[in-house]
Amino acid sequence: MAVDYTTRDGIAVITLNNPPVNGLGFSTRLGIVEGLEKAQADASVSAIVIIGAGKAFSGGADITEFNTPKATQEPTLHTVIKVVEGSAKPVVAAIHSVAMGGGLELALGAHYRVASAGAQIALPEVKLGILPGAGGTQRLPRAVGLETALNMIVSGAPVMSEKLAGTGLFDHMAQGDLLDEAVKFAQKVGAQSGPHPKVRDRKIEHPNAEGFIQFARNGVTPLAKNFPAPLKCIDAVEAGVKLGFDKGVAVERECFVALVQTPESRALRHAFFGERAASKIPDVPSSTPVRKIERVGVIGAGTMGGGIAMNFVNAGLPVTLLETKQEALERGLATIRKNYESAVKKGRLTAEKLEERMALITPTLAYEDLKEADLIIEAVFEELGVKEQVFSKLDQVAKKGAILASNTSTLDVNKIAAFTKRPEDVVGMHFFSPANVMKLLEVVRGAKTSKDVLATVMQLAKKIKKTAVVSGVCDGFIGNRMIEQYLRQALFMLEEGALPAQVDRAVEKFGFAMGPFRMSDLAGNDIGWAIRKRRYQEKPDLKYSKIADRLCETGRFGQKTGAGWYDYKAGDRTAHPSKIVDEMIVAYSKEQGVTRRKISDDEIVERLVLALVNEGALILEEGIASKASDIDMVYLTGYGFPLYRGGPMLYADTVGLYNVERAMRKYAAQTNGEAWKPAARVTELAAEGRGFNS
Ligand code: T1G
Repeated sequence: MAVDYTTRDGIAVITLNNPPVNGLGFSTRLGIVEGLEKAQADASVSAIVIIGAGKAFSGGADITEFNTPKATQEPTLHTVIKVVEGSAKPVVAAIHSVAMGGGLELALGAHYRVASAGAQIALPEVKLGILPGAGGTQRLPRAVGLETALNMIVSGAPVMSEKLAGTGLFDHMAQGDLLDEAVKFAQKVGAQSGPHPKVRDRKIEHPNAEGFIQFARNGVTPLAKNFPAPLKCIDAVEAGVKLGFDKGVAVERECFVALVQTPESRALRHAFFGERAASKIPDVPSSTPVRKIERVGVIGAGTMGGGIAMNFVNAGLPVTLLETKQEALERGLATIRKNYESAVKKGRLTAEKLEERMALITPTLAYEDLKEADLIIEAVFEELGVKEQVFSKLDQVAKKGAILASNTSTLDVNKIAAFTKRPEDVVGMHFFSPANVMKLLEVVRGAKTSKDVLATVMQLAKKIKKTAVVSGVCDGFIGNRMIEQYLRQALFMLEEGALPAQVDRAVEKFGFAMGPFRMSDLAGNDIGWAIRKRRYQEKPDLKYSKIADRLCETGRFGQKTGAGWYDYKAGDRTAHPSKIVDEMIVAYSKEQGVTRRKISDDEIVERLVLALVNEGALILEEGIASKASDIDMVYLTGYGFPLYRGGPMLYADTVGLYNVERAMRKYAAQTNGEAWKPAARVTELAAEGRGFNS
């Protein structure tokens, strides 16, 4: 049963017991109402305590029930709260660890609240593209005041319970055992005659509520671009201030129903689930034992190696940082220190914390010093020969059971594993630059990578606050393999009639953080050039526009050479459209005998995004990614895909795969159409009227 009922010294104790976080699913909601009815009928009971078992009071509505009939099956959360609030005997909510969303709304329906310190108190619904839907926008302002409540509701950010101790939210802060103190408190109020206080009857005190709400609206509007929920939160709170509790609840309900249908909310919920689903590997049970990781080795103190090392140091793990030359080692350490110093300057780190972290790094030139490491990650030059030297050396030096990881972004992890006698301990850990900032970590599973190595790395990824996605072995894994087709279309469109600034503007308007040409100038056009040269060897019949090669032949590698697709002024990253490049592109089309045509922004966006979708479908077919939401998480956390669209695969579902396939067929009939053969998975799903994520 999702709820336990006991009585203790004349107090009924209703314990929420729906692991992992006491989500308020149907059986939990039913159990609460039944418990309350039992308590009312028991003359020996004078008051009721509601408390959560395990790691939370309650994490809110049971998100696993979202979009299922159970989510709205009576008793709904509204009904539960009404029964709580309407109880003749006082109800005391006893809060520890987490009281979020519907969990906090339930507590607000109680007559009293007792809390331990260290509990996360939040109404995070806005992060799911909705808003508190069970009276939270009306009761929280009456409990903690308008300003604190509005900040909590619009940001969705948790506040620690002790920070709210002085407000009207808590009637008692437990110093010892929460249940003991809640029962004692309940006995006290149970002995008092009613009626017992209801949060809904309180006034919202504010010297200038209207002015503050307008101020909040002005502040939120620019930040909430593309996200409708934050402003709706303000609307609901404002309704409560202006029209009173009941009308406020009605407006909250209207806003909730409107928001839960929006594509933005679907995208945010998809990202929430996708983040958690990514850590689940279909054939690796969650009970798989993990290896202890207490010491990490990083080989290479360059940009990637230094950034990688910082991730582990930030999580409190000591890192031995190996380089081949002293000056490279010192340069790497200096860069790490500089990164931390800028965090200190921004107030994100204290000076002593900086020193603590630097002290966790042991620089060395000797492989011997890696022999105690539980995990060793190499971030050396991207060349198979160099990897071979590193891994055959590691095979001799690393202790038994050490995990040997490569940060390679393009090389075959199976080949790298074969440089050792322990391929089962070898895995790819592909960080994205800057490695200490970007959330995405592609965990590349070799044919022989063992399950406990995967389970260990996925758990470690959480510890270093990365979104880890498992990829099979293929050229470019998930992200870069898809981006190659995206860039290929971008180049075709230059040849056919577009210019770099138009392509970038169109796709940035769609929501990408950065268009393909600004991105390429930032990363370095020579990187793509090297990949294309390899591609021309491996797949000579794969058509590419050579326009980017022309650009590179002139040395225009991007920001690092002061000129790329765009012109740059010294010391300034602003991309200025380049007359030289535009003329070169027009001349190139002429040379190819292509009559340039006007390409619409819609076509630009469609071809770039559907290029990602089609390659993503092939990646699913080949089992390189196990689920579409993994591909979406790669693009949301590693490639600047707009969060409010949920990732390329969810976006395709929103457009409808029937329409996606029709668009692909349209482009297949155009110039450069051979790139547009729809993946079988697209055709299959479209025919069944399904989506990638359904
Ligand atoms: N319902 C069901 N399961 C949940 C859940 C929830 N609300 N929240 C988390 N889980 C699962 C999660 O999927 C994972 O499962 C496990 O718990 C541990 O989560 C009417 C409509 C609560 C702070 O948005 O912020 O109430 O992977 O890894 O780091 O107004 O989870 O183990 O199988 O994140 O300790 C509002 C979202 C819902 C809270 C715990 N509530 N959750 O963090 O563990 S909408 C939220 C969190 C709502 C009402 C509206 C965090 C956490 P698995 P975890 P954690």
